[in-house]
Amino acid sequence: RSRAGIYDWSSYHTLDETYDWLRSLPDKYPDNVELIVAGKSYEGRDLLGVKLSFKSGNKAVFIEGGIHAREWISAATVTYIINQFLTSSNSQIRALAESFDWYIVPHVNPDGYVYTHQSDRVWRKTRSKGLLCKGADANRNFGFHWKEVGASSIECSETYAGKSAFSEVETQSLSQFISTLQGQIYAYISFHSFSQLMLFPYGHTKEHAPNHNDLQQIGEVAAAALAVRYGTKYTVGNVYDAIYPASGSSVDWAYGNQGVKLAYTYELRPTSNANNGFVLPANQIIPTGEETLDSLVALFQEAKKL
Ligand code: ING
Ligand code: ZN
Repeated sequence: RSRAGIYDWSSYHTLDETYDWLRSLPDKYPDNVELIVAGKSYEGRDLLGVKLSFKSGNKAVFIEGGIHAREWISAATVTYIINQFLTSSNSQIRALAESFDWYIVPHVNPDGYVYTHQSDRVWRKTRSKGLLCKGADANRNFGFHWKEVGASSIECSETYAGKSAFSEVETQSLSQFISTLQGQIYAYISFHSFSQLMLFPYGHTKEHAPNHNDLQQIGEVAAAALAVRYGTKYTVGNVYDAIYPASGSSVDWAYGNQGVKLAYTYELRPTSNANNGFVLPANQIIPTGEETLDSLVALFQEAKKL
């Protein structure tokens, strides 16, 4: 719970709490934070985010959270990163924060997130109207090899790809926003849970992406850095091999359609579904944030070398 205007990482927050916190940031950090609206949701909510910028001339990194409603640790980790970039005095974190313009959207599926608080904790999809069931899987709805594999035509499926590519207003408007940054985006990072994996394109084919070896190498360095603090082990690989075939994801679209050469999906804690993997205890938000930020520092240092 956040009380008396205190927003912290000891608990999960409602959408309203997080949006209020985001809206408070430009006043506190007027030189470094701008609010962005990266799109709209079916129920009319903003895809609210921030642009963090510490100097001019930097390339951009886009960070997306909450595309799947029930993966609460995703958005919590993304807001943790925003806060660290604004407040940390650690030299490596400061160097990373100040090396890029960060476009960060913690909840790209806000309707679904609200629904997980109010009705169904394990809802995954958007909340658009269907004939039998609501919603599509936003991470199968992007227009890159849409619905080719690992995506369902059945409306009630958890991986329903939607009526057509970008049928969901969330993916339509978000992709449009991202397109306006064409050429500026150095990296695209998407946060999911769970399984402790670092995934990169492609998901639609077992064929390796052009820079597969670099993505694997950078991923391994990032995963090694992630393990240092708490011993949390991640496996690194292309989506198709390391998790399952899946087409129409945001990272494949960013990579394949927008030319973003560095595109990763983190599948955050925990490893297994023993106690419902989507319900990660709140006392793990900060450790997850810490180790994830350790890995991002290493990821961007390694990417610079190659
Ligand atoms: N996993 C991801 C999913 O959308 C994924 C795996 C990542 C697929 C990147 C495609 C691209 O199914 C979870 N847990 O949602
Ligand atoms: Zn997910």
